[in-house]
Amino acid sequence: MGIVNVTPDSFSDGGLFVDADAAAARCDALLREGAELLDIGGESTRPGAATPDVAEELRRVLPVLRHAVTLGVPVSVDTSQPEVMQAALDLGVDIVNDVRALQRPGALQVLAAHPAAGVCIMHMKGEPGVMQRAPHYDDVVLEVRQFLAARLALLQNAGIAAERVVLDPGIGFGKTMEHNLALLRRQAELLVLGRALLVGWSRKSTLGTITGRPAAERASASVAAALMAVERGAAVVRVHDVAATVDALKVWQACRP
Ligand code: HH2
Repeated sequence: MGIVNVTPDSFSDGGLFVDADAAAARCDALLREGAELLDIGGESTRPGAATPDVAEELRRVLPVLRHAVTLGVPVSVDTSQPEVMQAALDLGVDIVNDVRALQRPGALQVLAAHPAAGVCIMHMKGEPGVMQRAPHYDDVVLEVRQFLAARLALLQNAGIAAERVVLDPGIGFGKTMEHNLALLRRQAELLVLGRALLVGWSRKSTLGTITGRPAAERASASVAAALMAVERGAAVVRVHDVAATVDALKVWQACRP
């Protein structure tokens, strides 16, 4: 899954693709690099980020989504706003990727009314503004699993079939480095929920802490984490550095029995 951030303030590529033409060109480039789906978002969720209002988020993403749905790959919209979900699905977008797991009022209803759409629900502790202030868990993997299981059940009760749902542990969302690493080390414990896993390690700060590198120089570390996640059963990896990730996955695939 190639990332297209149509934002002025994303943590690793903020401002690069805020212009609709630049973002559309980014979509094309990621496909040439081998992306099999595109994730387009208009809100940065980096720690401390401000939330744009709905009109601004729509202004950012709609022109890019309009282009992306013509490209012949599944397109996902990275949003928590029901109005943005609705507008995107009406344009023909295939998937809603919500870091807030459809918890905003009205979000469940939008997905229930679009039975062909897929949805990714992610675990986050707190909100981006405060989530990295000393997050605490007794057992992070257990708590993430319990949250995702509860949301999955709630979605089903709201009329969203489990087959439509992908789960995401939310790397870096209200989690320390140790929490993130535990979620990778013990990723198998999330697979027992019986749903596909999507993970986003790309350029995240844990990789910066390990390597000492700034966000723009974390491609190799991101590829390593993506590869480990796939080896441990992740179905989708959300990445900025598509070409390098695709190469790594090709080598992994060639080595499989
Ligand atoms: N991470 C980010 C944004 N959306 N969605 C899912 N499902 N999983 C993730 O791990 C995830 C996500 C944050 O990364 P990025 O889009 O690069 O930065 P920003 O939120 O600053 O735009």
